[in-house]
Amino acid sequence: NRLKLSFMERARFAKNKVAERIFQIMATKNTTLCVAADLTKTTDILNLAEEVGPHICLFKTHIDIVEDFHPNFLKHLQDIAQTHNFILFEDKKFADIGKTVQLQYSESIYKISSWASLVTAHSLTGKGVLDAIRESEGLKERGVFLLAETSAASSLIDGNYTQATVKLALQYTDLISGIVCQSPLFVDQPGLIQLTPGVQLDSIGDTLSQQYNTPEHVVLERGADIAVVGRGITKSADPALAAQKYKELLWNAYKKRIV
Ligand code: 5IU
Repeated sequence: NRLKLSFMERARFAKNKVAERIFQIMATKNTTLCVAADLTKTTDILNLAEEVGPHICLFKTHIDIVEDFHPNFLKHLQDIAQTHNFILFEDKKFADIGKTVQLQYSESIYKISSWASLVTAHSLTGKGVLDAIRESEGLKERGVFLLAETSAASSLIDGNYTQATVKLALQYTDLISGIVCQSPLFVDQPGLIQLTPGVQLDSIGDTLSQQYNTPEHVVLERGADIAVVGRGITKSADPALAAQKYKELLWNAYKKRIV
C-alpha cells in the first residue's frame, strides 16, 4: 500500500525516471507542494519561482497563457529550477491524435519537450497520445501525469473512464510518472505518484466550478502524494510565506499518514 510507504522507499519502485527524481526531491526537501503558476507575465512567473522555489517539488505552468513569451524566459526558469532543485511541469493536457500531440509537444514557439520534464495528458484519445510523447524529441528524462479525475464540480468524467485511465497508465509505466486525480485510485502501485489539484485553505471554490479541499484532507482522506496549489499561494500577500505554510501542512499530513 503506497499510502503507508515513505517517498524514499517508493523511489525504488518507480519505473519512470522523473518519478524517481520527484521521490528523491520530496524526501530531501521535505515538500510535496506543487505550485500552479497561473500568471500571464514572464517577470511575475520568474519572481514567483524564486520566491517559492525552496518550498516546492514541482512548478506547474500554462505556457500558453503567457503574454510576453520569449525563449530567454525558459532559460531563466530552468536556471531557477536548477538552483532550487524543483521540476518544471507544463500542464498542457494533451488530448488530440498522436501526430498533433507530437507537434504540440516538440514544435511551436514553446518547444515544450525541450524544457518541461513533466506534462499532463488526457486519456480521451487513448494510447496514441502516450506513444506520441514517448517517441518525440526532447529532454532525455521525461514523464507524463495522466488525468483520471478532475476537481471541477462540472466534470463529465465517470467511474469507467477513470478506471480505464488507470489501466492505460499501467501499460506505460516507463513514461507515466503518476496520475492526476481526487481519490486513492492505485494504492497497490507505490511507484506511481498521485497528484491532486483543488487545494486551498481559505476557500471552498470559485465561480467557475473549481472545488477546494484542505491540505490535510487531500493527503489523509484522498490519497494525494503531491498537492497542487495555485491561487492559495499566488494571490497571497506573501507567496513565499504561504508556500512554506502549505508545504508544512502537507508534509505533516504525509508524516501522519505513513506511521
Ligand atoms: N487543475 C485543477 N483541477 C484539475 C486539473 C487541473 O485545478 O482537476 I486536471 C489545475 C488548474 C490550475 C491549478 O492550473 O490546477 C489549480 O489552480 P487553483 O489552486 O488556483 O485553483
